[in-house]
Amino acid sequence: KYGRKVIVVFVLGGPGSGKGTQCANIVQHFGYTHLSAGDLLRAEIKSGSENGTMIQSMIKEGKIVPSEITVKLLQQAMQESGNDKFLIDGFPRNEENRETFESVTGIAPEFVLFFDCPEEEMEKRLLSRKQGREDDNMETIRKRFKVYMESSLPVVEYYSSKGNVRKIDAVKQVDAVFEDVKAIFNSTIE
Ligand code: UP5
Ligand code: MG
Repeated sequence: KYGRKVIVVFVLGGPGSGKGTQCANIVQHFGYTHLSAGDLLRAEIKSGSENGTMIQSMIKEGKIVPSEITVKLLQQAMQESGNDKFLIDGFPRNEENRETFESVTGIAPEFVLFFDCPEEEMEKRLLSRKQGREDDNMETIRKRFKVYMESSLPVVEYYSSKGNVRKIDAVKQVDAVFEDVKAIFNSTIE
């Protein structure tokens, strides 16, 4: 599918664990292109696409959008970027996501960067974010946590069983977390 060797790092962790925040730092230091699956889906809603209404109601319910849609958006963004190094943030969120991505793109991740954070800390961060996200309310947050535990953590466990997960203690302050993230990128790649 791709002419050159493409490097993909999956950035996983619960809602509010700091994936987006740390990806922005990684982009600055290591030249990756940051693709947040959630951001791509929210852009799709805004664009008024035919799937927009369905995506919007799924996000409101904390549900996982069908892989077909998300993988297509990720592939498009990868092609448009012109880069060959990607942080894929917040995806894959279930086994179906993982299998679809691997079979459609033929890409296996270099490693999984996993932000480990207690639920009470994630809840506090989400409730104080105030960026107008429709899923940052207590009712939806509970649903997001449940889906995360039931469907997304098994994906982390799958990669963990292959020795492919780099786990980060994400409860620390932003700068301290980034120090740990940097150490991983410096030691794992090139
Ligand atoms: N913050 C960050 N780091 C901090 C730190 N170390 N100490 C203190 N505060 C910290 O951070 C969240 C907040 O915490 C911010 O205010 C930040 O300043 C602060 P952020 O970096 O935004 O965390 P992140 O992990 O990115 O949280 P996010 O809410 O984006 O995670 P989600 O995984 O819930 O959201 P996402 O956008 O990935 O998905 C949203 C929904 O889209 C899903 O629920 C699902 O419905 C749908 N979706 C799919 O269906 N499929 C997909 O593949 C992806 C998404
Ligand atoms: Mg995010």
